[in-house]
Amino acid sequence: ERTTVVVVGAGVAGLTVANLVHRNGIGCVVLERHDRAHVEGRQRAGVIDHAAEQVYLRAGLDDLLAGARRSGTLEFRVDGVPRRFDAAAHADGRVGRLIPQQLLVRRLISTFVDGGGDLRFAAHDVALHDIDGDRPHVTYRDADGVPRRLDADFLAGCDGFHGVSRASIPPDALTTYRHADEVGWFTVLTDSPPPALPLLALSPHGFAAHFGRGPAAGRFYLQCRPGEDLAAWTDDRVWRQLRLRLADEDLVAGPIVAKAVIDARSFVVDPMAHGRLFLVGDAAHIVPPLGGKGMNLAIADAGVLARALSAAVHDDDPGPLREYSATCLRRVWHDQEFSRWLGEVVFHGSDPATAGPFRWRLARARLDRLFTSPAAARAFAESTAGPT
Ligand code: RFL
Repeated sequence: ERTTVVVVGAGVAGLTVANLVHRNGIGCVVLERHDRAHVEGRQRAGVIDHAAEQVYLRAGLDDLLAGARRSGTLEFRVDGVPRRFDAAAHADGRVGRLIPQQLLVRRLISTFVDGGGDLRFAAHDVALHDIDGDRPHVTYRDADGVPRRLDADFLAGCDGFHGVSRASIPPDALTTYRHADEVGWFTVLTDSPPPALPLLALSPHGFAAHFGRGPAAGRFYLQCRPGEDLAAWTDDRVWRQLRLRLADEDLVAGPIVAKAVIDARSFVVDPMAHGRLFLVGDAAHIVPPLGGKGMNLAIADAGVLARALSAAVHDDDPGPLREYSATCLRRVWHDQEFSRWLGEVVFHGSDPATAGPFRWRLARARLDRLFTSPAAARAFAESTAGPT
């Protein structure tokens, strides 16, 4: 079997590439390891930034974001005192929109499939071959266990951090950058009312954040020790700690539907391509979640790749594909810096015991500058919106 582009992985990255190239009249097959219900049920991110929104609007995919509210203000609660940051005012109205990742994924899948796209779930043992040559191919076992082979001109590796795509590149062809956080992250997903505004709370009891995930659900983050044992966090302890850290006695509790200690690593590979394989999204980079950039970088990469594939296929111009990695990495490093900056502000500014009194004061000064310097406010708001 033969197609133009094989996309490995049906997360936000792979589904965005697939929708964009399919609408552009380029043949494409998506291979996803899990079944549809699993992929559609994964709850992770909740905000798409302005730059990501533009990727969909430019492609005429407005319906993907139907009903998604704009999100232009966020609250930093410092020792119980609210400070509202008006991102919209500092970024010429360029703000993001609230949409749970699994809702976006669901809509990307139905848009692609209803439009005649070829998406194969439960594709096992995906392996990439001849990525260095002109005729790469992919082998896998289909949902019935039958071995299959797909020949292609280009491969899009959109299979996340643990996928096979990056692992198919000879290690000496990649430079890998890693950085580990000195604090741990604990996150819970709840069926409880979302906050009025996305909320980041600095508190002497440790950092906590609360973000909405649709009309009746929320995601909380709590700072914890690295390698924290989940067993120690009963539901009761979670709600007590949240009330304390958010300085909100009246915080409405609800069922906790998921709890996880997350590995807040920073990770980048350079280049994000090898031969005819192009890495997209988490397959190429991981940013700490607090900056809200993981999903948005995946969409940004996908937009760059789709444009470059169109130039290669329709205009016989390989230039944009050659530039793919450099174009994406510029934004990736910007967002690494932004995510780390924000992480340091909220963690160090919460926890003098871990950060030490000097870094604690620095973090508080950094945050204060957002409210005293219009230039600093603009720089922050531009990062939250994403590049124009
Ligand atoms: P995904 O979403 O992991 O999708 C990869 C897909 O590839 C499939 N796959 C394979 N398919 C075939 N063969 C194989 N060998 C395969 N191996 C894997 C997988 O089943 C899956 O369907 O990566 P993608 O598309 O690059 O998207 C990246 C985003 O999902 C990720 O960056 C964000 O979710 C990160 N993230 C957040 N990002 C934000 O922008 N804002 C947030 O608020 C936010 N919160 C979060 C997050 C990530 C979290 N996790 C994963 C720790 C909160 C959490 C809890």
